[in-house]
Amino acid sequence: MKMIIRWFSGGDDSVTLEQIRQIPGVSGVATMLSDIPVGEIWPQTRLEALRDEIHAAGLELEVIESVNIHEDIKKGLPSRDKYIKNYCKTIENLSKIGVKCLCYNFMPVMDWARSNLAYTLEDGSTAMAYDHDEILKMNPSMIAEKMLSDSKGYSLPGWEPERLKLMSADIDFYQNMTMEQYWENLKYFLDAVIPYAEKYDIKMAIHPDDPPFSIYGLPKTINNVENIRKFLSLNSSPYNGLTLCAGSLGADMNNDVPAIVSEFASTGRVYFAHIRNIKHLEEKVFTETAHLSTCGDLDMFKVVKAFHDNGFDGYIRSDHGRMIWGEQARPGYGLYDRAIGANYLLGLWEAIDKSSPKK
Ligand code: DNO
Repeated sequence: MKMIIRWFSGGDDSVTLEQIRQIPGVSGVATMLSDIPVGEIWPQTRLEALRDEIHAAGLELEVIESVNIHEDIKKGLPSRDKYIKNYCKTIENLSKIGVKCLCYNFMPVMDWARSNLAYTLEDGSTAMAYDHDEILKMNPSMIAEKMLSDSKGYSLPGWEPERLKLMSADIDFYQNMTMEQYWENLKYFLDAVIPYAEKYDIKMAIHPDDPPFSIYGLPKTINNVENIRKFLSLNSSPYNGLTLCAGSLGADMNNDVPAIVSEFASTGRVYFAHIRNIKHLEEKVFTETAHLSTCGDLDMFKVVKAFHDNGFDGYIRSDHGRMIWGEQARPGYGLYDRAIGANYLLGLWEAIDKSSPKK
């Protein structure tokens, strides 16, 4: 297991590589080139410069989060082949800089969504929060405007301005698509890309839908145990695997997160773990919290033990943190709470490992 931290390259992060280097037990970062328009090839020279910058800081770059998928692929349009070809070329380029794991998602139109990026918790810290009714009260462009205006000037991953312009039209488009068709589009993508992932030895790790239930009638695929089983069976290559995000799946109160972790970690097809806690106020209404079990609904001991006891040997990152101690940073991605979270998770891992060593 390797503990890593998400870091935004190109001067787009308040957190420095030097700071990340000083978090005990953290070996590397997950990052991306966020200025390359979705669908285009990530240039080799840019990737080499990125790798050199990260290595110079004493950190590894083995995980990319994310190479986003062009909407035409999700829509199944004829132009998808061009974008899939570019995706495969990006995989080849990533392999040349030593990347081992590629986190991506197949969520239509928008990546993750929250109704509030700075909800005040009891202790005075702020965290991201979700209220389904609030979301439904806003139209898509209002959500986009709110997300961007609340993000303190930082870009939000998955909320790229060029994507947002098309949001309403894209939502309309999906109203006429069946779930079966959406799954077929996902399979088409996998069948085209996974052979390249195999050839270039990069594990593809899909991220769950966040939230794991539908907004505006949009299709959801990676949101519960049955659908994750279905996803893995679409293409049985070991290069077709998962980013298992405890907070995203935990947002559906019917999901038993430790059981989901156990089932899929034991298949050896979980390559990346995002671990954070959330607290439900009611169904489909939750706040993100500190990582500690006592702060939220998820029992982190059980979650980490499920990874450990099922032979998980991939990358873990502490996921979204709260804003604490006056930090000004991209919502969810400050330094302090993620550093605390990473060390809490490392502590759990060490305790579990030393008390029940793998045979
Ligand atoms: C949000 C992140 C997501 C994630 C993508 C993966 O904070 O968890 O944006 O990186 O869904 O493609």
